[in-house]
Amino acid sequence: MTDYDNAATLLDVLIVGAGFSGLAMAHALQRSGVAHYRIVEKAASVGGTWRENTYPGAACDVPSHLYSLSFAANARWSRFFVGQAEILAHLQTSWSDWIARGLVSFGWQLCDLRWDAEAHHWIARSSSGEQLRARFVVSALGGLHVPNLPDIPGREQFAGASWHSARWQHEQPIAGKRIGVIGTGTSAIQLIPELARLAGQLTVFQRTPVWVLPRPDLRIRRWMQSLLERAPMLRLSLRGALYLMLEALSLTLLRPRTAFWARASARFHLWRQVRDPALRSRLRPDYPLGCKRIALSNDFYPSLTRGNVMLESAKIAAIEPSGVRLADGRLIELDVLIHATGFRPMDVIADICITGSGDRKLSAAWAERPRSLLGLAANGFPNLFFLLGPNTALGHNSVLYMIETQALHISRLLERMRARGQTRVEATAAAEQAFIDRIDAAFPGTAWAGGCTSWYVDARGHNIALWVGPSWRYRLLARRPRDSDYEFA
Ligand code: N01
Repeated sequence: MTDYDNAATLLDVLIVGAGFSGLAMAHALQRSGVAHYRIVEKAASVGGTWRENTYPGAACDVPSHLYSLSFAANARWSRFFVGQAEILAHLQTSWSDWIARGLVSFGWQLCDLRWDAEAHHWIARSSSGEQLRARFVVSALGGLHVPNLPDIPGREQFAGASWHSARWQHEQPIAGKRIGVIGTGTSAIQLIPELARLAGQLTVFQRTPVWVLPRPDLRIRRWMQSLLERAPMLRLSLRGALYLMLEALSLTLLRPRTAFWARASARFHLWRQVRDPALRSRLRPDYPLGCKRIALSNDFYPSLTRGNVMLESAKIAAIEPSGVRLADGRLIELDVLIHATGFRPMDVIADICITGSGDRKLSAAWAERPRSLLGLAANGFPNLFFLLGPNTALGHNSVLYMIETQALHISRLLERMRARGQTRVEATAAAEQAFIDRIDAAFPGTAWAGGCTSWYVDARGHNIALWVGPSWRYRLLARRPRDSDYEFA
């Protein structure tokens, strides 16, 4: 038994979540000499979003050689864009190469976090009542795993089988069934071609069409994998080239008028794959490309042209026991109904009771909009950090780059504090406001502000999720913490 198994022991750092971000944070802490940390994870294994999203067709739409942690490169990706199972297998087989297994507590679900202002540490309580104390806490909860179930009347009354895309019920038979999918976001786009192959009849309920670009996917042959393994510089160059290519996309999202080439490519893709003009016109988005996440797919459009697939774009009026009632009065009878309706990013934090200094609740502090410094730290919540917090998600590149930048920032800040004997750090209100002002000033005129609905923007029109700009600019800003952004004690 190690000393941190003792509930009374004070940890240096408690990391909540063992997905990509929690594991990257642990690696950064180890590199900076912090050994007395612990990761708590609600599930029984690592993997975060890639453990939870197991729907058929789930895959990453960032090229795999870029969508990996810089210190855990994998030369053996089998494709340019690998599927969920391969990403999860990579994470589950490699994480213990850089973190001691004993430092992760599985089945530990955080439900309450309280700042002890006298002692300068946090008290964390799990759903089973177990308690841990830590000088610093890093929330590595991820943003996209609380399902957004649609508020359609009668949803509970459906008599068939029904579930959300991120809670796939693999034991439920779907072959030959009458299946309905609500939503045409990036999860649905990956799922629909798989269901089309299996279903007796598939009905896709589309509220808003999505921009779809071709998916430049290729199998990476074994000899290429061996070459990439033996030539790390080649692998690095490939990673660098992919990064620059996706950064170029950010320029077009920041200035939508320059996105004409991407719009033309998407329109040509639709024209080439869907020959029926009536179907094509229903699939044509009327908002700026990039406003919602752009989907990459070679088989979504062809799947909609199959004989057993129907695209319904009439408004849904209600869900009834036998199927979906449309506003024009028609009833689509179904055996299975899938909600591919996205996530509630803010509920991830709201579900945990976080009480900072002066009994301030994070859910109240963020009720109007989430406020933070660099998406990393919040005024009123000392010694607490967020990975992929507000305004640090990306619409154009790998979020792992943002995660690694944030892990670097936190580990450097803790190193600095250790050297100075400081025990408390808090983002200043002025620094927090400056970050929000920066985001708000850059947002208008971008593709993301193009007037569509998306999880990036809340009901009041605030961009609560995205970093607005090239990701390298975030790195320049965040890689070294500025003393003036924080108050220390
Ligand atoms: O969710 P979404 P998602 N009635 O919110 C519709 C990441 N991701 O799970 O557009 C009818 O994008 C909604 O319609 P509308 C990625 O960051 C990454 O697909 O609001 N329809 C929309 O069509 C992405 O952004 C990968 O009009 C309703 C859909 O449901 C994020 O996950 C792969 C409705 C929701 O789309 C979320 O994607 C997949 C209602 N009441 C996902 N409510 C990678 O490859 C909602 N909809 C890395």
